Amino acid sequence: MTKKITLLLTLFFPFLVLAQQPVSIIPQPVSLQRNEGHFVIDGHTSIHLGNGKKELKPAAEFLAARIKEISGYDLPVKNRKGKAIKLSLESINSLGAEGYQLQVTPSEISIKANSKAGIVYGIQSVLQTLPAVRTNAALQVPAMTITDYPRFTWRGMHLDVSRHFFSPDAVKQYIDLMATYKLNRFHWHLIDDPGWRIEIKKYPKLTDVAAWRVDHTDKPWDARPQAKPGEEPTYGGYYTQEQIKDIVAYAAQRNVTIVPEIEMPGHVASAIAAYPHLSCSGKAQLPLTGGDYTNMSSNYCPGNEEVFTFLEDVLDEVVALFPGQYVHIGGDEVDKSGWEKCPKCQKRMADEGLKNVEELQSYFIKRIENYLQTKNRRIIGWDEILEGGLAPQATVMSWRGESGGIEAAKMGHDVIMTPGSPVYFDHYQAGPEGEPLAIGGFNTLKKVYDYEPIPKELTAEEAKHVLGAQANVWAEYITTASQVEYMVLPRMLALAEVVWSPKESRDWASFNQRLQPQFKAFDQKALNYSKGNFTVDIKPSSEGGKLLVTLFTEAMNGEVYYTLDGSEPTAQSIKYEQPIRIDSSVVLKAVTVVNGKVMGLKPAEQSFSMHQAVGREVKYDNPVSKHYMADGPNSLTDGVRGRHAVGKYWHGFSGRDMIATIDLGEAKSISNITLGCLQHYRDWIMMPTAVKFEVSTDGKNFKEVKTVKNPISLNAQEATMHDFKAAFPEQKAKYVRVTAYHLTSLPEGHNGVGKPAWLFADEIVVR
Ligand code: TNX
Repeated sequence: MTKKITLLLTLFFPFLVLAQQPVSIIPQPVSLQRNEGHFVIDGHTSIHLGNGKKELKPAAEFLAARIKEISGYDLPVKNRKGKAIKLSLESINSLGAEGYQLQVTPSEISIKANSKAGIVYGIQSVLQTLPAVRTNAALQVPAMTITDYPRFTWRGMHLDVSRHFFSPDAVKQYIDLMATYKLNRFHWHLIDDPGWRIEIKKYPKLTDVAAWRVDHTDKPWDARPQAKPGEEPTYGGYYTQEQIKDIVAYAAQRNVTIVPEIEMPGHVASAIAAYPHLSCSGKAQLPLTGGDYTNMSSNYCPGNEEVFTFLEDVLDEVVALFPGQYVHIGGDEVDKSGWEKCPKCQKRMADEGLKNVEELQSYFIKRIENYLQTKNRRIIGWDEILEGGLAPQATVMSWRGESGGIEAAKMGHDVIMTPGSPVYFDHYQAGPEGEPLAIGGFNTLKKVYDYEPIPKELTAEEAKHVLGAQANVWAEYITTASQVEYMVLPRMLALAEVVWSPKESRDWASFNQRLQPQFKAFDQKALNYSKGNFTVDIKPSSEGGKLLVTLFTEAMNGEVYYTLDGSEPTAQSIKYEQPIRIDSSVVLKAVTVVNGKVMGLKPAEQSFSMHQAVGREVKYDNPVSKHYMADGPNSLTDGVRGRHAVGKYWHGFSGRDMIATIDLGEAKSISNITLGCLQHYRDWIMMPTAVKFEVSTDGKNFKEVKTVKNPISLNAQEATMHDFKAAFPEQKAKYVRVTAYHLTSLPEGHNGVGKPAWLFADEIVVR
């Protein structure tokens, strides 16, 4: 149709435009062209199989079952006359292993691909254009032409079923959701301290004992639940091998490969509760609880040959169940101090010439890698497996940020990016007011959507080792399948687009639009999902003595309204148009407004306290940790005071003194300097032992005005904030220097005893 005619038709027959509504598919296909008309699936439609009949049968069955579910039509899989959905294996180079071509015309739907996987993805794209639940309406598939293939081969979702157990049906539903959005690796975290979840025939106690605990939550960082005397361990569950086979087949039909995680050598209090001889102490354990494992052995003993026999037996059964190439062997967060005291471990180290316990862990992992290689399997481990020497063929999952992944890729190892920020889906996605209690963090939908799995630090060659990305769903705070849904919906869809769609086609507004029909589908299927993050992001930035504040809402069609007098903002308050200049002490409150309605439960709020150093540049002798940058390099002079939470607000210094020098821009009369600090015992963050305050007129010669000792007890375990203050006779100074001496050795009774503490500061107030 010529442009002119289209325009005329559009003017006079607007319903034609409606009929041509854009097609909403997530993840966005590489290329999609909407054509005129529809293909209607009805009782006369059949499924034709072209090349690869046998291989495509499960795909055809999958399609037929879905159509039956939503319409009642039983589409026959045979080449009868009439309207058809044609599936055919071809050899089309440009599509790669998982791509597909989809052509929908009013008379036919044709899906071509190099593999069954591509055919299944073509089917998923078709299904996304149809109703999600049973309907009597006509099943209209819009006429269109799609060519599509993924950007990354690893498009993963993880689920922790140890901290809380989720039923086989819940797991299947999770896999089904993944498959809908073309995610293809299900990382099944089957083992952790609070429960062993896979039946191993040779070791029945793993499921008789290790799968059950006394009924407690599992919040190791908030609570220390202990079993009451005599309490029976009855909470938990496990998957039988039959159930696992069924789930593996279910996943395979949807092109999802399951990667079982058989955690080792730490996080295995469960295994040791069942078989105490596998630990260094060999002592019987308490019944399993949720939460605290500090008084139990939760590591295998690498000095004990029986441990390797046990693990090889376990792995034999594991590889028989899971046909995928990879087995994840964990490797994270091992407290190796017990190995230092264990004679068997010490002997192993001497025999093998291992210099330290990191090398002992590396020995452990390499041995397991060797064993799995004899079974034609490859290992994946969390980034800690880099410490003490990486196993030769290992793939690394980078979770503590991206640095482990970068390091491994530079060494020529494959990596999968799963950085805590932004792809830990156990973290908050909104609020936190009004949200279900979560472990912490703040990974909003937009943060996930904006994630780029290839770090800038890698060359094009090194970047080839980045297989893709994955979101992790740890279940300490997630107790039900419905809560799992809530944590992954809709963030899983954002991840899907990150790992599938071309980087250039990522478009936040378009994604939000395409999300709306998905939300409708979630509603129809009664899935529990997050309706959005309406919390306004308040970002101060200071430069050249000026403090500016940027406000941002990620809500679709959201506008921001704010007040500066502490009152509750409404849709009649000041509308945010551009960064706000702050030059006095104020309380800023801001809300997201969509279609004239204030969204969210509570306004975002930030107080700013003005003083003489606000907006001034701070120089540090020892660098601030890149993990704790608060709002950026000048956070100590941004007028923002910290709160009890560790994540935001605070500048962190790891095992070093903080030596901060502020240039006030010109000589000013001052008589007060304050440094705000945080103690957070459990996170190894302690008050400085003392703080020295100095002033100078030339930036070279400094004069001490006061040194203040720390008054806070080293054993204060509650999060505590304290201001170290110096008041002195008024004097002129252009420079202020504050030295906070870090605690060099954590106190007796602390689990990091003897090691240096972190030091956290929020502001240097100069008056
Ligand atoms: C760290 S991520 C862990 C898990 C916890 C998670 C909580 C990783 C490899 N280890 O054991 O569940 O943090 O977010």
